[in-house]
Amino acid sequence: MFRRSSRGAQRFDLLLEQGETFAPIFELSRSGPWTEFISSAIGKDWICDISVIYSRPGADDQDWHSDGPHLIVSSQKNLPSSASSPYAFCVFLALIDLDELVGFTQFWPGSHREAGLAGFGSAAPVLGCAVDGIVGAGGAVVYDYRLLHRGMANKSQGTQREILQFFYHVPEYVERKNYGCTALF
Ligand SMILES: O=C(O)CCC(=O)C(=O)O
Repeated sequence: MFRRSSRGAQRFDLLLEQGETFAPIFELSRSGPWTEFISSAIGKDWICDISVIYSRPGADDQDWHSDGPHLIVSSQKNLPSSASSPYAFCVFLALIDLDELVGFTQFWPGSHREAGLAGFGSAAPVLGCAVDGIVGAGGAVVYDYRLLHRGMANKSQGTQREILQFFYHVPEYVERKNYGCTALF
């Protein structure tokens, strides 16, 4: 039912499988208010993988990273070559209120346009470019899959931080890195 992978100390990613149990969540992936934007950016044939990212108390600040590489997928081959041609987006939907205590995700807006920024994410807070994705329960953040970001520490005593991740991508893109390979159950 689930595939789980570790995203660092006390931070995990549970991939949901389609079926009755999660039907309302998969329905949300088709009807959520962000879907019009997603379709306009990567086309209507997208595929959506859904997972829950949860960070337990003790999860520390992640390193800055992007979820996916800079590449040109075949459906974009006829488009003018541009580093900003998107092939995938993530929507993080907060399942609890995010704040300084339970943590949040920090983003470097615009960093998806420049492959050369890989490895330089820690410059973002120094340059004043980092944006805190602090939203209340039910709030969502949408970002390009190549955007530099990092999950922040969960400093609470006993609150698990959960976000739903909707990962929309063009059919040609297959995610090989971010999910585990073995089912938990
Ligand atoms: O925990 C978060 O807020 C984000 C996690 C994340 O970006 C990741 O695991 O790639």
